[in-house]
Amino acid sequence: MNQFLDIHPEVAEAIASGKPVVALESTIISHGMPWPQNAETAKKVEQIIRDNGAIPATIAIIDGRLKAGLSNDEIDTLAKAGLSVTKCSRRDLPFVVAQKQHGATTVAATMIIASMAGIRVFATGGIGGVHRGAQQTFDISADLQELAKTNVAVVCAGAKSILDLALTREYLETQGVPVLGYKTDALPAFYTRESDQTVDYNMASAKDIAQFISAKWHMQLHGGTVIANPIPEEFAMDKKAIDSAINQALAEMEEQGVGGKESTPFLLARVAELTGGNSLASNIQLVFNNARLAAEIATAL
Ligand code: PSU
Ligand code: MN
Repeated sequence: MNQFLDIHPEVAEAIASGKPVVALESTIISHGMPWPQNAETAKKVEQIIRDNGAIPATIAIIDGRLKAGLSNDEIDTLAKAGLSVTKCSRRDLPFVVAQKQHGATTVAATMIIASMAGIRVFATGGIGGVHRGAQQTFDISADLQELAKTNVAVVCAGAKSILDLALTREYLETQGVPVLGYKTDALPAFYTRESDQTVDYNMASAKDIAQFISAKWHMQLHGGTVIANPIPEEFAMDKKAIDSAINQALAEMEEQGVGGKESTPFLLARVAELTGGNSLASNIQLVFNNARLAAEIATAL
């Protein structure tokens, strides 16, 4: 076991006895949603995973310790501290650990810690990707490189169209990362069930997805799998309203010169503000929906 890692006893027991476990990220808590909805959502997601027969393991860094499984108090700490918690992707982990700080893990860092702990399925809202204008800025989320090499399957609602979805698809294809659609041919775009992009394979059930992942790993084809699960119809948002909020947020980002690791949190927060409470409600519901599917896949695996 890694000397920097603490696995919550309940999670350790589940892993040792072969019970299904689902990892959850923490950037969505500190940077993705406002207090107190972030803490409420994080705890409810854990409950949904339990209700669907798996054990939740929310992943973060607390006082420099990598954690697979948080207490409710630890969730509240990250949720209240919000943007003041360091957003940790792969390159940030050594600093936060060495300095004994708290850290909120992105998809990439969550995959790394899940993999250290022996957890193979992870549920989140949206993954990072290739940003619009990346031809000039080179802004490509480290999530995509992690998906290329770390053996964790990620259930998400696709990616937000703050990103260039076509370039994100191309990048994943180059890196050999399969993109599976759960009962869909279209790549979902987070708030909407469809985008102008397709998935690689339309999968009819959690069992089919588990067989796919199992075949991949047994052939030692390292890396993750993206499982794109469309937002439930009743919570999907109007594409025009979302597109206009995203375009405005992108223009403001350029005006204000926001870049680097601040880009994604800036865009997420602005889109949420511009679309009002509706987008937060949709965001929460799609995470619940992904937690249910992830628990089913973990159980089938
Ligand atoms: N997209 C969302 N919600 C999020 C994120 C992305 O719709 O909360 C977060 C995730 O933690 C993701 C990270 O891993 O942003 C990507 O950040 P960056 O683009 O800086 O790699
Ligand atoms: Mn970036």
